[in-house]
Amino acid sequence: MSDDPTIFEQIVAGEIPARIVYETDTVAAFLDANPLAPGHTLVVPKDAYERLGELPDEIAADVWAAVQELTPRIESAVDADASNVGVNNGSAAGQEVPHVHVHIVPRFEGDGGRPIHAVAG
Ligand code: IU
Repeated sequence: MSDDPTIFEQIVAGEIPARIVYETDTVAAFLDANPLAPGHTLVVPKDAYERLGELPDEIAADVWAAVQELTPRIESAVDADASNVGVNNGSAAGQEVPHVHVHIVPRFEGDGGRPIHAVAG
């Protein structure tokens, strides 16, 4: 693995602009630059781990706690009816940025989007 900082480390460090919406010592969340829906948010560990299986247990717990806390707040902020929450874990699954990130994608009744179980269908 390269020692170069990932783009998400650079965002967390404030070196690349992003709309940060949540931050703790170990986790940050920011609005996706190319949102699939209003409020599309990415939750990341501040340190770079490429895949879910590399996350230390305590960091995984921190990331998930942030996802649980943020999901209803984001839904409320954009008046969504639901949300898809997911991880593209590895390039064959569509992971483009090699730094674990959980997508929170707000969903709206009748928006025509597909559920996660249909993404590869
Ligand atoms: P993926 O799961 O690795 O495919 O998702 C990467 C996401 O990161 C994708 O939704 C991009 O729009 C998003 N993103 C971003 O928000 N800011 C950036 O500078 C880059 C990608 I590069």
